[in-house]
Amino acid sequence: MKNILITGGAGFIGSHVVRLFVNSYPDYHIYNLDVLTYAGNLENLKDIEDKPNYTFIKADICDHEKMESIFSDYNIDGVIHLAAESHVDRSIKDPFSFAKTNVLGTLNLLQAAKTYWGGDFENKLFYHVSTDEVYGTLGESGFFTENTAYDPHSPYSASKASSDHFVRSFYDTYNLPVVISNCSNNYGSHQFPEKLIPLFINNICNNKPLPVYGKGENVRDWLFVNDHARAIDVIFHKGKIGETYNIGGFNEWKNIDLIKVIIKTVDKLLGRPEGASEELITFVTDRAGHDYRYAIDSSKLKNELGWEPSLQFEEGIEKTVKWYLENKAWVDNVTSGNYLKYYQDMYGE
Ligand code: NAD
Ligand code: TDX
Repeated sequence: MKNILITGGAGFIGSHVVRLFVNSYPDYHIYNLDVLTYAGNLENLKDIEDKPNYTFIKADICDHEKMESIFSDYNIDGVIHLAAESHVDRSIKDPFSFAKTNVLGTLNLLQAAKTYWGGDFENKLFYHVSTDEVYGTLGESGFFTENTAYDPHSPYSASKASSDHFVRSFYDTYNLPVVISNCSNNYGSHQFPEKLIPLFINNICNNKPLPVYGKGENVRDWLFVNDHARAIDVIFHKGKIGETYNIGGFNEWKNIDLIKVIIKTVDKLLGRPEGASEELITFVTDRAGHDYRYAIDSSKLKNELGWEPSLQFEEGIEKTVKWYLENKAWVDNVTSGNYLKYYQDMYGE
């Protein structure tokens, strides 16, 4: 495989995947296809934008004709599909854009791949990147495995579940070579500060309230984004066609405990007294349909493909907090909206 289309490569996880592939595989050409919504930021890829094996394509996965032409224009033989609307709170306010991008956009890409590959599937792969939220919610114990029945609750997870089903249907019906992974919550650099960890780091720095939904008792399983990118690399190259792989960190945290770790880390790095910023914690109305607990069993990925998370959480969170403190210009650009000009300046459009 030589020409790899990565969708959503200007976003949080996508930018880490693009960087990893561009740097690790000089023989591949990486096409980063992204429409640059509020979540897409080409500044995330400043360090690799001049590499000879990298091309950015501004396009919308919902544009059927465009998707068809991109496969033939660039002779695409592998897809890693990350483009999506990704924030649960936004899906509660506007479910339609989630159905459009996540479901219809994915279907467009599947159809374009099927048409262009025309039944000759040797050395072809459509890799769909999904979430553990499709499995719904857990009680106090147990884990999501690859055999857990789908039970999505938010419009976001319903749209991702639907896209997963479409991907499997193209394997079952047309033999399109697909693989799917379902990952837990990611954290790390370049994450849009609407998600819990970057939002809270930024608010602590600016002495703004930290809005904790409900009692802060919900549990999430956190994985360092570079470990997710490594898992995608392993699954892309070694995963079995038609299979699903769960990706997680075996790293569960109650929100309120995680928030205290973030506060402690930021306060330490800013030279504030330990726990000084705990006074910013503000309990607010719970998220509607808030899933209680996510926990991923990723032993299939470990046993069959040899992937394991590489970073301990304490180390990962310290690295992450340091990145946001040291990259204040990135945070300021994103919060002010200035980053949207980066594309214009780069490409003159
Ligand atoms: P993100 O919101 O940071 O990035 C999404 C990217 O997709 C953006 O660059 C955006 O411009 C692009 N995009 C959106 N609509 C598009 C369209 N119509 N056409 C082309 N590009 C479009 O998201 P993320 O957190 O990096 O998540 C990436 C993928 O991983 C998503 O599919 C998400 O469901 C999945 N995922 C995320 C997490 C997480 O913790 N963030 C965990 C598991 C799975
Ligand atoms: O202000 C907040 N206050 C708060 O208490 C925010 C933004 C979140 N929360 C809570 C809600 C969740 O229990 O923190 C937890 C994490 O919230 P998010 O960062 O919004 O992530 P989550 O809803 O768990 O979904 C994330 O992980 C799975 C990603 O956004 C998804 O794209 C991914 O699929």
